[in-house]
Amino acid sequence: GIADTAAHNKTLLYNLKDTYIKNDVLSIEESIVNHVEYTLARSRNSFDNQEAYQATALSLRDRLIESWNDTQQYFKDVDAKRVYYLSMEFLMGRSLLNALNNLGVVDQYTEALREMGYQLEDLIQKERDAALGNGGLGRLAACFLDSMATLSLPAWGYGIRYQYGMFRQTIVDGFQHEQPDYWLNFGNPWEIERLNVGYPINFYGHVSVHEEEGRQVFRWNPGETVAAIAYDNPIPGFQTNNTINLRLWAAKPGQEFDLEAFNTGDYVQAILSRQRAETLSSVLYPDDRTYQGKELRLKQQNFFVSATIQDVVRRYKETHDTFDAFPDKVAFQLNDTHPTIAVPELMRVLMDDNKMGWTKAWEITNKVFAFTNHTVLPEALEKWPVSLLEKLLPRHMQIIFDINWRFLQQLRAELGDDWDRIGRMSIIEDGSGGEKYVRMAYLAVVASHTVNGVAAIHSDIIKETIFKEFADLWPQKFQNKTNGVTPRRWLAFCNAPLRALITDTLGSEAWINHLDALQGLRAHADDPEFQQKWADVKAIAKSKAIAHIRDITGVQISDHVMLDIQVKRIHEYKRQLLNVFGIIWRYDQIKKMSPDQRAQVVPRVCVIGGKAAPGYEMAKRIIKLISAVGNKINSDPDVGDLLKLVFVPDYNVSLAEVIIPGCELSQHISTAGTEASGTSNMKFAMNGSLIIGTMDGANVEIAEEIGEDNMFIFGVLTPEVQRLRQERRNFKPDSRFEHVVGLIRKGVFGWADFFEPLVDSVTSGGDYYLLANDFPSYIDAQAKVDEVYKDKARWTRMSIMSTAGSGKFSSDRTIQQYAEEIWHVEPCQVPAAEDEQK
Ligand code: B1H
Ligand code: IMP
Repeated sequence: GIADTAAHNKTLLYNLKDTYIKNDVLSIEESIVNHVEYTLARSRNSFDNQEAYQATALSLRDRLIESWNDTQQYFKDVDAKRVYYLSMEFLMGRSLLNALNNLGVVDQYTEALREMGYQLEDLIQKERDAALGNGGLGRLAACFLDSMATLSLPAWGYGIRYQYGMFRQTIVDGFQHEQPDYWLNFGNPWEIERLNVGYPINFYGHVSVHEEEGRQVFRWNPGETVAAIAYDNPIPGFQTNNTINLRLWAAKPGQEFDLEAFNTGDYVQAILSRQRAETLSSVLYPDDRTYQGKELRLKQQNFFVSATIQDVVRRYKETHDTFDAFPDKVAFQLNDTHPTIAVPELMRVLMDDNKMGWTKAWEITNKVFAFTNHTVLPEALEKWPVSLLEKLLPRHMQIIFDINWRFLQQLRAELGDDWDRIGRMSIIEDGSGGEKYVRMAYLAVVASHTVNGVAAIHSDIIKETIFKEFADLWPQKFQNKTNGVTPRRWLAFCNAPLRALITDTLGSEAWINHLDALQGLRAHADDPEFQQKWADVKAIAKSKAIAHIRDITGVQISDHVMLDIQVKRIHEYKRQLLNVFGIIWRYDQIKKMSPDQRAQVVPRVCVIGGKAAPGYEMAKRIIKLISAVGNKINSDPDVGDLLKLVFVPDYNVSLAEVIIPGCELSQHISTAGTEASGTSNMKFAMNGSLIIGTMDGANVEIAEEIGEDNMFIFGVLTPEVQRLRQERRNFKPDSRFEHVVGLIRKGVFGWADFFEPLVDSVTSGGDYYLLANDFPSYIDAQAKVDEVYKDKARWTRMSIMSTAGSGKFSSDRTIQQYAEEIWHVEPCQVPAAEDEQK
């Protein structure tokens, strides 16, 4: 019957993969050569590594598109509830190795390329990082996509296709310089341009009201319209046929609606002003955790959010006549407050465009949004001036006022006339200077059914601090979802020798999708033979990392010293300065030692890397200090191999993939209560690096999993921080701390005047991040590190235990919890061809 025919057609569809594109070595060669000739228009007999990379990527893209089409078709057929992950940032890094691995064609491609005279490793280096994010928050979004695809969830990511990603950092005379990252220079073989998928995005103008069938109807007459065009980026899962989508929006001039401008005579000027629309999506804001309040940023937020809401509503309406089932088919996750304008936008679409009443629209809105908070630092919390919102998005501002009004009514009903409290909880802040602000985090909390922090300690802190009164009112709204990272990119693909050893030891590769299985390594932690294998595998990764660091910095580093790394955005709360102070202390100690004493020193190289926000003075001074101290130490003949300090420029995802596997000791030393989670700590632990760290963010849970005695934990605890800050004025720092400060002030590393604000910030009653308080315990923890390192068996055991205990930190676990406890979505796996034939 009809059903049989439909089923048969589907079988054909899902089977296209096998009929169309074959994955044997010969077919792959043919596909690469075809792209060289017909896409790149180069001769098949001569193409360089860059062209070989492009053709290889394009041939993989063909394969991704097949799987992508099957997946989207299947989601549509079963009308699955979908989750949409809304984020201003997706820090994807490179795609080639990831796509090869996830499609399961590494060996065939390696062989095909070899036969044609190319090395896969060389081609991998030709790809530019897609650096559409600042750091942890953007990389988390990328890891989440990988896990959502791998778990076969019906999920999509939505964001912005910035033409300029995170700036490239160069260091000149120890100072950071920012170079533009025009990453699309050589084209982007991974994306699919969808010129037919576009939406108008409105700004400015005014709102008019009229009566229609007895109800008030609001109409927004925009003053500016730009178009959003879709670029799709296939995200393949690992060991599933599913390939999900990351849809990024690019701004183009709007429809030819504004003919007026053309009729005034200045044709060329009219074209040029239209063209300015494209600047909307041109650049990623590189300010990590300081809210700047720039109009263009708000425009970017509304741009991608409005396009997304229109796209999702359009998709929903294709299969539904009413909005009744909307909450059963759609879940939105807000990655921090950056996409929160989605709340009034959805309300506007439901009420103004679809004639829905407030109550029903609000009920739907509340059922579809969930919100993740990533920071408690006050300077990062978004607060848009009401005047700016009124100008740029007048209808949205009205809706926000209405949301707030109804919310405050509800508060009054529940709390009585506690006006102080009601004022504190208001979405609108009545600033003392007469300016009013919209507190985006409060709007997100009020509109969402669920709010989560990103590590257990952080989720507790937000309930006690920034959202305390909301948590008291709606305790059931608040959840924790401890972050994770994808074990594919961050272990299996970037550390092949360790992957092989783990697989060999555990008996199969099942651990890659079920990372808890790493616990099985514990049984081998004391076995000297296994320890030897482990140490050998770590040594391979370490010499690769050191060779790379040598290449990019020119500093001569021995392969036989401890590799100590701190890589993350430069920020006072992350306390790179504490690391440097520790290094200066160590240097000074070595200088004072006799030759006999020096023979006892554990040699180490300290690597620091990370970008400072371009306007963040203090962070830029920290970079200069690292370079100055490095110069002094690295050229001191008294020190030699005993200590080196190098700053690695332009830390990014690809560099991380080289250095993390080789790391022996990694530093995660933020002041307790300031780092919401941290995610590199998880990557280091997975790769068998030991951690020196504070009881902050996810470190707390890492300690729970791998055991405190397998880490080097130091520093004050979160509940003490508040009091210690108040007592700073009477605090007498340890003499060792004073000594280090003195050396910098004296000009031992030069630039004494330039470093003065840095040193001042941690002395004389300042020291907001409590460096002086934690310095002694940090030095003690470092001494312990040296002691343990001398005992190779003990160190190796701790390294094994680190990897063994890191299973919890797979983003698969995180996403599983989001799916079950927040989104209520289920796996929706495209049937394999074989299944269909049964
Ligand atoms: C994190 C940010 C962030 N928290 C504002 N907040 C930005 C805030 O461009 N902006 O305006 C960009 C980024 N990023 C980080 O998120 C936390 O500090 C980490 O601790 C956490 O691991 C990461 C992922 O949850
Ligand atoms: P959307 O959900 O309509 O935006 O679809 C996203 C993409 O999935 C489209 O661009 C199509 O390529 C694909 N897709 C969705 N539904 C179908 C279908 O019924 N047949 C084929 N492709 C589909």
